[in-house]
Amino acid sequence: MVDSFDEPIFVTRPLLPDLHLVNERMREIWDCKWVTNNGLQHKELQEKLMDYLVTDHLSLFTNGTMALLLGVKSLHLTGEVITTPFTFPATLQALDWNGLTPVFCDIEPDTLTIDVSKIEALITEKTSAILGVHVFGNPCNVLRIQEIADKHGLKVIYDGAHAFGAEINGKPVGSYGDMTMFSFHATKLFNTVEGGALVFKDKSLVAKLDLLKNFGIANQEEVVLSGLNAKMNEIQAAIGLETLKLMDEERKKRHEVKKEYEKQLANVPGVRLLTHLENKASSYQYLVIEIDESSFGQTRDWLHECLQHHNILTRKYFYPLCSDFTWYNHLVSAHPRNLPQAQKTVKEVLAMPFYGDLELASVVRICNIIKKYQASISGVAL
Ligand code: T4K
Repeated sequence: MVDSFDEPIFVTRPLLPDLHLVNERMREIWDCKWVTNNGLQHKELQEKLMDYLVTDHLSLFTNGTMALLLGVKSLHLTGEVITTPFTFPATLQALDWNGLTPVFCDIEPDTLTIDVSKIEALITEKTSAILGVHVFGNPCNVLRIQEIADKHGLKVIYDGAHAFGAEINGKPVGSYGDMTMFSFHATKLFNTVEGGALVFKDKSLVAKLDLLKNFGIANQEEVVLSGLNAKMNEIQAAIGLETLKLMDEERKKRHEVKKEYEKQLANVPGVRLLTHLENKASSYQYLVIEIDESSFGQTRDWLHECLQHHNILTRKYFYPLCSDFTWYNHLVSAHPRNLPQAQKTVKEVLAMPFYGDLELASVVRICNIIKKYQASISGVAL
């Protein structure tokens, strides 16, 4: 089959601000010779993000993983945390590095988020929290999760790495639960190259997180706890400040790209789009399809391989399931029979190329290639 792209079409491309504007900020940083440790760019970004995300408490970090790891630490969790196996390894690693045991809960078939109907059966006297992931920007069932947490006295943390700027029930995504982490990695809608943030309810955590991300140093005379170095630097913050200005435009462009995918893939047997949300409800972070082998005629892995030959570099996020990692697969909750939906989803989901600068004509070409493959399997001539 012909019609390959000359250049690779990646799953995403970083949103990069005008280099002249970044250079102006670099000049400010160079002039004052303050390059990290809570400088002016950091302070400005913190304020602007508090406005953008509509929150009273926000702490910046060097990346999303460190934000989640130290956020979990700040809540003094113990024992077991109920979470999802269908996520990026960092979600689980934040628990590991706090000495916490994950208890894997299956996921819902439509949103791919933690299945709230299965959480309560997993609660034991050791459970201290529920860690949900708004995977691909699909929101968890936050209201039910809060009800369960209130009933059992549990903390609620969200990995919102994919949910920047989204709303749930008309309220900012970070307003739910005790704490939400956002990732500002280069592959994210809003990025600071590497970076991340926590938003949270409890005001006392501001000072605690400042200590945790700065070696526990309270002042030049006192080190009051065992922290780490997880500070966002001035160059990251400066890039973030310029990138933040591009959000509205980027979201509009991604909206158009998403519409084109929806139009093109609407009637392809066995292909279902899993990113349903739009406008303020959507983070426009990923565009994910599900391949149903019985009606498509071939597996997700087969399509993934075919698309690679056309220089279309789709990704099998989040394969393998975290519960299958060698250091978890002995856990009862990690057993495949306890996670039937996650085991199914992880074989069916494919992240498609999705970013604002992806031309609509390229989306049409990508979808035509998928349609041609599907037709060739089912023996239909296109
Ligand atoms: N929780 C969840 C649910 C997450 O998804 C993540 C991160 C985290 C927590 C942790 O947050 P951070 O600590 O990362 O802030 C990427 C990202 O590195 C990772 O941030 C992200 N999730 C994950 C879903 O995607 P990889 O291994 O897929 O990245 P990579 O290098 O293969 O990049 C993907 C594609 O992006 C490339 O094929 C091309 C394009 N790309 C990438 C980079 C880095 C570019 O065009 N330019 C670039 O500079 O993990």
